Amino acid sequence: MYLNAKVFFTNLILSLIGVVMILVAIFGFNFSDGWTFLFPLPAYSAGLYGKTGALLFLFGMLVLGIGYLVMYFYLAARLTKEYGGLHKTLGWDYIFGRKEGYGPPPATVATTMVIITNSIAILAGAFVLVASILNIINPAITIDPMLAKHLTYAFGHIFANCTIYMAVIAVYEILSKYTGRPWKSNKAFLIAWNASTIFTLMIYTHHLLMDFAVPKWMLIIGQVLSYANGLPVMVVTAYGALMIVFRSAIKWNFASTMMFLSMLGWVAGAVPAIIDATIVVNHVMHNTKWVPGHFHTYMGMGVIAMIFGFMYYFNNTEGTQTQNSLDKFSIFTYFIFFTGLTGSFLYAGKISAPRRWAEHLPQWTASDQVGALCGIFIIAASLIFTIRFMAGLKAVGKQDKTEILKSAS
Ligand code: HEM
Ligand SMILES: [Cu+2]
Repeated sequence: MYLNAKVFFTNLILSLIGVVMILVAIFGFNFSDGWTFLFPLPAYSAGLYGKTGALLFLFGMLVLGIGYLVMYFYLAARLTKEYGGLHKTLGWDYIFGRKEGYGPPPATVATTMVIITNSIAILAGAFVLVASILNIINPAITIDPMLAKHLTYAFGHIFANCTIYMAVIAVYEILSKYTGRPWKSNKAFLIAWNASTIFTLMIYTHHLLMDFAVPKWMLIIGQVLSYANGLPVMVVTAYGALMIVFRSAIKWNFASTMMFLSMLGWVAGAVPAIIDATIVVNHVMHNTKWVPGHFHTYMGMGVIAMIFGFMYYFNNTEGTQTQNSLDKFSIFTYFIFFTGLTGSFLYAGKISAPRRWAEHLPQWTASDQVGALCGIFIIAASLIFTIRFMAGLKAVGKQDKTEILKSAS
């Protein structure tokens, strides 16, 4: 199944434009709201620092979202054409017993989940962004702040979660390639991804657990389904990764090691997440560094590890990067110090150091310093990954294509 490169370029270009607009808004025009752009905070920022920054930020987010929608709608159309509908690519025929055997390829199932959930998320986010933009241009136009908060966190939660659901496609593809075993979507796999499709849409209220104005039943749904959502896909994926590697003749190189270790990051990230999604715990931990501890584990040791692993895989097959002794060292450095960094965040959360706070009390600064030190090593390892990636790309085109293919096989 060939994909249209133009669509992905559009996504890339719109993403870059969006990110540059956001950075200019923050660093050039002092836009002072967080990612949450909670209504009416962008208008307050516009009042303090001028409309340009606020509008650049809000339009930048909008442009980013449009870039993703273009990609998702294209993929939805392609999948529908190939398979006959998104219910087919979610494997309903197999779940409901209309067909025997294995469902569509895991990459297809995961893509469908992300198309459905993240398109809804982006539309929710776009609604609030447009409302905020209109409000800044004409203050007479407003939106109910509570509704805006729900939509904003639905957007933020789903989008953040989808990063891992998109990246995990690389795990399925690469581990199966290196072990020489197919990664098949059995019934448990399909049910897990279907469950995640629904739960991911419903659990965003775990961001509102301290909000007294949110109906209690919504918060309980947030807690219960957060527990339920943590497990299915993670279990089938982590277990699947162990099974596909077990007694296989896997080639352990940079890509396969990163993919395997990213499972560890994913599983580890779920633990502080689920603890914090508990209403009584969240009342204590919500505004502490426990939260950055949670999401840096997911993002840094899960999503980003998958992306670095994929970059190596790509370069190793399409470019000229090959394994060297520095790789083992940098992977080791990256994971050890990322564990230190997230550990320092979680510890700071335990001793109630607040997040999003300019001043830190003396008793909080020791964990900050440990975190900063770990950060230096993580940056060093990431620089090595990136420089080696760039160097491997540079030779592309200078080398005969058949040579590249030979060295990749
Ligand atoms: C079952 C899965 C998950 C659960 C139960 C969960 C739970 C939570 C909870 C309860 C919070 C809010 C903490 C607070 O503000 O008090 C939170 C925040 C966050 N989570 Fe997760 N999470 C999950 C998956 C993920 C994934 C996969 C990612 C990204 C890869 C992620 C990224 C984030 C981020 C970025 C925040 C901070 C949002 C903010 O700025 O306030 N989460 N998570
Ligand atoms: Cu969330």
